[in-house]
Amino acid sequence: MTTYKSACPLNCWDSCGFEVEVENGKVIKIDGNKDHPITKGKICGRGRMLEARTNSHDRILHPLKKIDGVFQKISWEQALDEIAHKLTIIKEAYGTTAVFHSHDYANGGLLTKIPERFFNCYGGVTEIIGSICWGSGIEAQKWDFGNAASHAPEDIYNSKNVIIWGRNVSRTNMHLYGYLQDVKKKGTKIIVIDPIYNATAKMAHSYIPIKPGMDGFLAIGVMKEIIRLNKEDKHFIKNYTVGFSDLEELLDRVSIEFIETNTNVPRETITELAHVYSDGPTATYMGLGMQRYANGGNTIRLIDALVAISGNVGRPGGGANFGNLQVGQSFDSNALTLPSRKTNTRTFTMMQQAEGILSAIDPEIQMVMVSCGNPLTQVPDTSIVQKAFKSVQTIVVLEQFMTDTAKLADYVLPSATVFEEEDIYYSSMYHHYVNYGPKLVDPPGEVRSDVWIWTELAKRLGFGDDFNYTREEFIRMGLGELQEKDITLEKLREEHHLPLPVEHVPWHDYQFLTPSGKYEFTSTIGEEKGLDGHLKIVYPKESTFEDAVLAQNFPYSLLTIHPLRSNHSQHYHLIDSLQTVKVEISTDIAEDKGLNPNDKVRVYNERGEIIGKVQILKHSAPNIICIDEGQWHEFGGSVNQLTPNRVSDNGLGSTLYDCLVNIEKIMIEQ
Ligand SMILES: Nc1nc2c(c(=O)[nH]1)N[C@H]1C(S)=C(S)[C@@H](COP(=O)(O)OP(=O)(O)OC[C@H]3O[C@@H](n4cnc5c(=O)[nH]c(N)nc54)[C@H](O)[C@@H]3O)O[C@H]1N2
Ligand SMILES: Nc1nc2c(c(=O)[nH]1)N[C@H]1C(S)=C(S)[C@@H](COP(=O)(O)OP(=O)(O)OC[C@H]3O[C@@H](n4cnc5c(=O)[nH]c(N)nc54)[C@H](O)[C@@H]3O)O[C@H]1N2
Ligand code: SF4
Ligand SMILES: [Mo]
Repeated sequence: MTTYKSACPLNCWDSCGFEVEVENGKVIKIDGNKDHPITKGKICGRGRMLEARTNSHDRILHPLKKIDGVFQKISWEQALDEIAHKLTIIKEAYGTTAVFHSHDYANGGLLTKIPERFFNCYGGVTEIIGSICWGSGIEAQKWDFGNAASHAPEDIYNSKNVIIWGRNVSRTNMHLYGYLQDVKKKGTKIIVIDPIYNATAKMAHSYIPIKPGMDGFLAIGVMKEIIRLNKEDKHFIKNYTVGFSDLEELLDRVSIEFIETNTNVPRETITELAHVYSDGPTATYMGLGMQRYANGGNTIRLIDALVAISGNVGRPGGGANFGNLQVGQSFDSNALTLPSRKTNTRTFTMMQQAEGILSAIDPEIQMVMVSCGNPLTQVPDTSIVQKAFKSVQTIVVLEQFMTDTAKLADYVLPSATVFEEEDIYYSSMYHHYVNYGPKLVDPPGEVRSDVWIWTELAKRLGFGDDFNYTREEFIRMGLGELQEKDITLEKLREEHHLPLPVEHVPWHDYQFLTPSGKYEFTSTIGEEKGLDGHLKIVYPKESTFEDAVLAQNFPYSLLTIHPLRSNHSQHYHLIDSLQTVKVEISTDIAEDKGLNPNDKVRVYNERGEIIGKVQILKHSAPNIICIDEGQWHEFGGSVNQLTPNRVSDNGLGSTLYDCLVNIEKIMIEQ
């Protein structure tokens, strides 16, 4: 048995360092790498279970083709020849944008950029813009600061107060949770703002059960109080910002009474938050939950504005921490993806890819290729997604398992896991270390790496020269100028992780990347895009404010948060106890509807329904129903049967949690 250092590939805040035990050519155990400066030997069950994912008997081991509705094994030659032939015909008859590439970010490896290279060299296909995950918040921070950049994890030791605003830290970002436990012992005050009382709320000094989608109003209230108390950072506002008078006007238009009534947060708490923000340094760690609303971009902008006026921007121990794009921006994406080779282009938003497919003309979509994604489970409004995918002539899915999406495919190409190929891994969400993942075992059966698959297709399509590189050469290409800073593949192989050259306290020099070079309360980028760059008063779409009739028929907010033990849809099939739908409800709903734990219920709205078993949320905002995302069809189905596919206010995010439902008990017949 030999132990190797490796890395977690899962789409997660934490990007952990691994130690992997290998025996007789098989991965047998995964543990944390104690030497990793941030993740320090601790990993979660999802990481550990990559062993089970790798060794599972359910792995797809051969190329498959659906013939008369049934999957049959075919050779790689046949699969690649047929797919390449179809791509050639489509290009000639309809143009390259008749192909749609559907993907997400299920793997944090650098070489997951290779499909983009493939599609650019092919001529440019219909591609996805925006992000179901964090799109609204990232765009919001680009408007405000010019980029989305977080403080380095260790900077939390400089914070006097930490606000965890809509991030389910103990579940989704376990190493931040570790830091919270540590700074709490040193006297740092921790406040959690979340509709649901989670394990992080339990360890915090105070918990604020906010009404879903109303965080922007809370930020407005806190800003009003800071100004009333004359505690705003006048020097920062005067010298380094634009649009403050627009913000002041907006604050005047909303009363504290309105905020109290509609956020579920009492005035004293709003005033206390004003003191906490102005008596910093106060770090704000925003999660992605609260920006998955129709007003999500504006919400993040209002929280950014609160961080800014309270003097917590560019200050050690402060920060408006959301994503950390600086990490991914360190790499040379263009060298890997060759954007200049693209001669045609068309885009669908991530959220409305299904509508895109259904409504595309000139050309209609002839083929969908899916990699690193499971849209049938993960993309909102499942019935439309299903209809769209079923309407397409040819679907090709690169997968490890027979997911709900793979089941709809015409060709399924078996794809390697993290331990079966060399790559380097990073996450642009939290810390700034890039981790090395060696090839540790051979892939089983006829499984091949995604890069091999794209390369073989490229050769058949006449642009093999663009793929005439080894994995090592591709990794070096992506490292680009980092190599001049001594971040080389050799060094990564030796050290297993290296820090990327990013700002640890972003904006400390107050040189913002916005068009004005200042922090922008009123955004030029927004205006340049033809949108209103002002901060606004906007509500969730599915709310009493926007649709009173809908809110009467469907009175409960459905939150569809990330599961504890699965990374999205990736672990449900491996853990028996996850294979039911759990419907968590707030105590007021339990009382109103006479529901008890384990009652069978139907949760429904105009888009769909899901059946599951009741659990009671001990403490939360009222009118909350929570169902974890990621469930497979065979185990009760994806909660996205209920979620809307509207795009968020700034056009690039999802509105997954901006979703009203009703609930009823299912009487079990005798
Ligand atoms: N265990 C586990 N960890 C994961 C993942 C996973 O699937 N499983 N996925 C990873 C990925 S891809 C991502 S994007 C991250 C996401 O990480 P998080 O942002 O932590 O997780 P989410 O589940 O998206 O939702 C976050 C929180 O938002 C709260 N919330 C919902 N609506 C509102 C609101 O209106 N206001 C406020 N204040 N809070 C609200 C929810 O109650 C929840 O606690 O997690 C990563 N880590
Ligand atoms: N209702 C609701 N829906 C959500 C969310 C929510 O909070 N609520 N969260 C959203 C968020 S934040 C995200 S990030 C998305 C995630 O959505 P997805 O990324 O689509 O979901 P996953 O289940 O992580 O992974 C998709 C598939 O990629 C495959 N895969 C893994 N590694 C590789 C690889 O190297 N190559 C190939 N070819 N395939 C691979 C896995 O086997 C898996 O089946 O879901 C979104 N959907
Ligand atoms: S899923 Fe996240 S927390 Fe778990 S091991 Fe992987 S990177 Fe670490
Ligand atoms: Mo995500």
